Amino acid sequence: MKTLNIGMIGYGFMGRTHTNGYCQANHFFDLQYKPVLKAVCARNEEKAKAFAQQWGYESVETDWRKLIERDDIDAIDVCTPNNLHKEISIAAAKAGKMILCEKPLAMNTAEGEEMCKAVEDAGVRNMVWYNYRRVPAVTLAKQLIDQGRLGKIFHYRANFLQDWTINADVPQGGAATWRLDAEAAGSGVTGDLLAHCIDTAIWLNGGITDVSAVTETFVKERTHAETGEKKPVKIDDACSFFCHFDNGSLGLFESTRYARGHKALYTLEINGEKASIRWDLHDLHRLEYFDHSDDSVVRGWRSVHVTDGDQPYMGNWWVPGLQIGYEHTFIHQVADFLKSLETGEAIGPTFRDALETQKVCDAVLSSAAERAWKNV
Ligand code: SOE
Repeated sequence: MKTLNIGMIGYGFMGRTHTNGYCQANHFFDLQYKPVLKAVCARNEEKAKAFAQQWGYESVETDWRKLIERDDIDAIDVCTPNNLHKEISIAAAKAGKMILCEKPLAMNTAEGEEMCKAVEDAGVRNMVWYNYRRVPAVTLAKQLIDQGRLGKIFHYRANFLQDWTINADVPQGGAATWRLDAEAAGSGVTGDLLAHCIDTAIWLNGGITDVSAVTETFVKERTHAETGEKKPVKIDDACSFFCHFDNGSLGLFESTRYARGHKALYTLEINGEKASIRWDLHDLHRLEYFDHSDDSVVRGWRSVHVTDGDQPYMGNWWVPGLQIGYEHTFIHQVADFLKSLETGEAIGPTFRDALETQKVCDAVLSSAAERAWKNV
């Protein structure tokens, strides 16, 4: 068994999802490489130590530059707020490390371009954690589309709805609420949630050419969690946009953190000439499928329960009919990454793939700011 020594930077929610992926992948997938949890890095040493103990990291660093310098680290996992992705990734690439970076790739396209150049110049393997591609039902949707079962695609529709920032007392900044601080996050729902929808959309339906967007910031001022200062909120709380795809289809996307009652409702629907599909994160095993070539007397929406061994990833899990969950998407991503080390093939989404999503996000934000259609 060959080893892949991981240096994790950050220990928040995403640090846990990725680490769980490293711990589980070899239990379920037949792989030649095995991740080793070498070190976790965070400014707060006590918290880093507690995380290391809970998850089994062998050591702790408090300075990410030291972690990158270490000879016993093969891959850097960037789980920091977005404003550190660029600096860390470029330094890691220069040190010859593989990089697994949390989404979105960067604060903006210019940063993303620099990051792509750095990993490509250094020739280091790189990947971005757009995990929803690896929900078995979403991967099955990709297979059905690639087989031509939908025919010409007319419409792509996606939503990502949450409600956790409605209360004006939720602060911005700090460890738990940095996603509300533009200096740390770059943008609001566009970079955080729509980026997932855009990544999946480009993967399933091809490139996006132009966009027309509207954004809103419903709570205009929030206290900063660290300084206690009341500051204007500069992120987008909600964003909707229309777009055209390269293949001529129309896209309609909506995301908000103000949809009372919705915690993480990611849904997508694709309508083609021959068939349609739809999927909902809250029922993630189910792929709804309507095939117009079915016998008309029984034609209707089929509810495909994606748990069978010959459906994507499911042969590695339990027995047909039994389910897996959100955390498994990260296990699949780790397994695919480890497999790519064996085969030498690129594994998507690479930094370059994620740059496409970044470009769409930037076009969306500038379209909303200028109230105009924008080319991507
Ligand atoms: C935000 O609440 C968030 O955690 C995102 O940052 C994740 O990327 C998304 O998958 C779930 O929601």
